[in-house]
Amino acid sequence: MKTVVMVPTYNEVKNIVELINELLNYPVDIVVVDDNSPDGTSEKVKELMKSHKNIHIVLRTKNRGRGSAGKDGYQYCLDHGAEAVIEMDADFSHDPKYIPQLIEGLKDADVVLGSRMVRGGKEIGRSKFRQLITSCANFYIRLLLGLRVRDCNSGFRAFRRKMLEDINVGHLFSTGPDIVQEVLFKAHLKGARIKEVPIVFKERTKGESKLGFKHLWKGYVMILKLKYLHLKGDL
Ligand SMILES: Nc1nc2c(ncn2[C@@H]2O[C@H](COP(=O)(O)OP(=O)(O)O)[C@@H](O)[C@H]2O)c(=O)[nH]1
Ligand SMILES: [Mg+2]
Repeated sequence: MKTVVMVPTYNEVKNIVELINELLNYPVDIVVVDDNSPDGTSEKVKELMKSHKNIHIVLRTKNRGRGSAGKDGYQYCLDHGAEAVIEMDADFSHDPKYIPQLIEGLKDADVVLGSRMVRGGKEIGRSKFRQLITSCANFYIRLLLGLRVRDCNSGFRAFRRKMLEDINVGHLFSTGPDIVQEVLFKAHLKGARIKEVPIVFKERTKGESKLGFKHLWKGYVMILKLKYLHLKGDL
């Protein structure tokens, strides 16, 4: 099964080389979706591409945002024959060692989430406050969108190709990190079999988070929008 790991990046020069070197231990292709990071992330990727045919880059110079980068990344994976797509962050919060379990999970699921909220999963290195925010967001999302998933905010996940085709990635509209929930909800509406496998999520130690309160607030509004569009019959 051709598997492509898609990694959105913005200013991840301190992580990207080490991450790619770890990903090279797995039978996957790698596509980095970089928004022309001023720190030179893409140059590092291009250097590695010279010696590895399975490393690719989508270099975006016009748009910026975690959501639109994800959308372009999914599209790249589909256009290049991926049968499975894994999405993960570049900052080692998502440990590549879980990749085999995500792929294995796809045998009897359409979406496999790396989950902090199931037995054996947890989050380390994040403040109690940030953990509380994650839990509240989860509660709100599950309640409003009727998802039975425990970790609705996980950006470490695997999809069968058919699932990404079914949700029509070309129509994704989130520009920011709320793409995580948009995709999950759309997959749920398409009847996806969603499975969660435990992961230990570690807060980054290198580089800086790009996501702040503005994104959190927008995320809450996005959930309302998704609910509204669904009630209206547009989703
Ligand atoms: N291409 C792209 N990637 C982004 C953008 N913002 C964040 N990312 C990437 O998305 C992943 C998660 O972002 P991060 O800042 O770690 O968010 P946090 O884990 O919620 O604090 C990382 O790999 C980032 O480099 C963006 O605007 N464009
Ligand atoms: Mg992070």
